[in-house]
Amino acid sequence: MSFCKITKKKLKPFMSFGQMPLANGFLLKKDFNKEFFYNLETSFSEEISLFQINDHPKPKQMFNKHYPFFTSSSKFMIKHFKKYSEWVKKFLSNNSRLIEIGSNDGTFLENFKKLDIEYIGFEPSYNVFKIARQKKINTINKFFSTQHIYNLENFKKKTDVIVGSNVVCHIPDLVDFIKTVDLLLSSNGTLVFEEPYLGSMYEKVSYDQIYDEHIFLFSITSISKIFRSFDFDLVDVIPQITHGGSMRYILKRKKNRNDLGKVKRFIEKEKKLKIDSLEGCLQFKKNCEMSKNKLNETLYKIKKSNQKICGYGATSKSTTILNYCNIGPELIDCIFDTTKEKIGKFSPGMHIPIYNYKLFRKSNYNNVFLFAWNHKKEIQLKEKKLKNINWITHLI
Ligand code: DWN
Repeated sequence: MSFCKITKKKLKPFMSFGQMPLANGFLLKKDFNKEFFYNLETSFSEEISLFQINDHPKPKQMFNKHYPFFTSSSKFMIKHFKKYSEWVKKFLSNNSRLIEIGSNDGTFLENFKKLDIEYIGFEPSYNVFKIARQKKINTINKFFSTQHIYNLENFKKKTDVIVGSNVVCHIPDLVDFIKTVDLLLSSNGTLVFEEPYLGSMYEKVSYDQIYDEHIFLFSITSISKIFRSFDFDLVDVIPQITHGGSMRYILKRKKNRNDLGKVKRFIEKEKKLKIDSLEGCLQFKKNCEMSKNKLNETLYKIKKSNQKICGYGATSKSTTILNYCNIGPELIDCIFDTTKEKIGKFSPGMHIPIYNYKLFRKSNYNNVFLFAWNHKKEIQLKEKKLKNINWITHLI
């Protein structure tokens, strides 16, 4: 039995992905026997339509001083954040204040450096924070919470925009998160965040979006219900293609109520598609099992014909696929990646070696599991000289 992280009411898990290591816990051979595991189970609160994981490691354990994900690892994402920053500027004027939550290596905030505004980023992982500081981007090495804003007098009730990307779903104490927003946001301020979208996960059966860092998979219905009870209105939503299907949520304090017609239409659509109810979860569970069987069949068939398979993109998401489907080095020889913090290490749990992506071109793999399927265009363009590649994914 577990409890909803918002309503605190009892929830019954509807699915287990089994024992899981840290999604970003890439490790050396000497550390295999100390590896941490937890039970990755999912529940759904029908009251607030919230898809959530139950047990998970503590945030400090995940966002540690060796955190190996950097937003700037994708050229496409750098462009996305530039465009996103242009869009955010419509909420700003001279001397405005802006806060980014989970600002990572400063890829988004970099676009505001030269403007006449006061801005600050919150980034809890020390090694990632250091990169942003080297780029002279104002960043605090702390989690965004009520505890860590005591010296931000200039921003309290005066912040025009609070923005986040792929971060709100990482915050287990959402109630504290909303309180922190309330303490900082001006009366007409805007809260904007983009997160992987539950509807896209259902559609693609991209269950690899579920891992320790992703405590919640949000829908429009859930965001609307959660924030409404804290006097915020979801005033707009804008679908995004990033990370395999995301949603941008735009919220305001209740008294600034706008025309909510568009949001209402999206909520109706979610109802029709059963994204707002347990029924959708149960169908998703069946689809995950189907995807797991199909994937194992595909990989074993290739191996039986004496062909080799490698992986491309040692994503956090790959940890769920590999451990849930029990795929190890007997099936996938290695995973190629650009991240120096991952290269030379092994994948969490299943211990597949991670190699420098430059070696991929020199290797002769025809069967490539594209774990970074959300960067398909960018990767296939980069590797376009290689012909006849059978790109494999677990997606249905
Ligand atoms: O929410 C999160 C998202 C935004 O980023 C975090 N919880 C952690 C992380 O998730 P991820 O690791 O699944 O993100 P990506 O962006 O799908 O990871 C891409 C991986 O692929 C990185 O390890 C870098 C690698 N890569 C590569 O080897 N060649 C990426 C690109 C674009 C490439 O060309």
